[in-house]
Amino acid sequence: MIELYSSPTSNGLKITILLEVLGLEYNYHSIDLERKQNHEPWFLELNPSGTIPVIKDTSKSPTKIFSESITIIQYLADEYDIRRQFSYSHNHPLWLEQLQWLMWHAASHEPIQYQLHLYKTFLPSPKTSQGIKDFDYCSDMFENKTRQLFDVMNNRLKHNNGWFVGNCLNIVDIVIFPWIKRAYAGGLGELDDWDELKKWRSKLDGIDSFKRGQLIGVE
Ligand SMILES: N[C@@H](CCC(=O)N[C@@H](CS)C(=O)NCC(=O)O)C(=O)O
Repeated sequence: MIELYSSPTSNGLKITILLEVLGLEYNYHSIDLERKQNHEPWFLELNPSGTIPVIKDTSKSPTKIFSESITIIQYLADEYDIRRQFSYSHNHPLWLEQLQWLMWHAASHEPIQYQLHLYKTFLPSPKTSQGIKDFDYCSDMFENKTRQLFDVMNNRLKHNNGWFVGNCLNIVDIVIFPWIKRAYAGGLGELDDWDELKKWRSKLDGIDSFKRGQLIGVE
């Protein structure tokens, strides 16, 4: 059985959406980040970084336990997307392109958009005038950088028939979607400057398995 330790954040939703898209059975273990359950010793044994999502696949011998959303996505695709409906196999001509977009998301996109969310929504306001100046500088910088990343995605969708890789739903769409869905936390939720990204977001939002995946763990 697949045991998923997670929370309905952008990184957590990538996994519940893929599990629902693949129609897999799994047990969901809700991790309360506000109560810092992810820093409790039992959780740190599963993932010393103290971050969700974490997966434990007890159907394998030995049991597989690991973290990092993109690793989990690639694992689930390799093990359970048997007919390769939503992913390309390692010997497919589009595999490298798929890997490139997964890495682009993990290394270039997500860390920058996350910083924007921190500045626009989650960090406390600074108290001094120098603090406010520095804060605004960083907030503007991360907004500009995130806007550039949204341009990249918008262009890709425009020139690739509304998909990131190939011509149908792929694990790349699944990992990027929760971040675009939560773009409101960075003040960019309307997507007014990115028509293709907006169309893509509503297209995916209309898929039943995406709807189910987004509700898992939400109280
Ligand atoms: N690179 C990691 C990032 C995971 C991550 O930052 N998860 C956040 C929730 S979206 C988390 O667990 N935050 C709690 C903490 O850092 O204390 C991944 O893709 O899985």
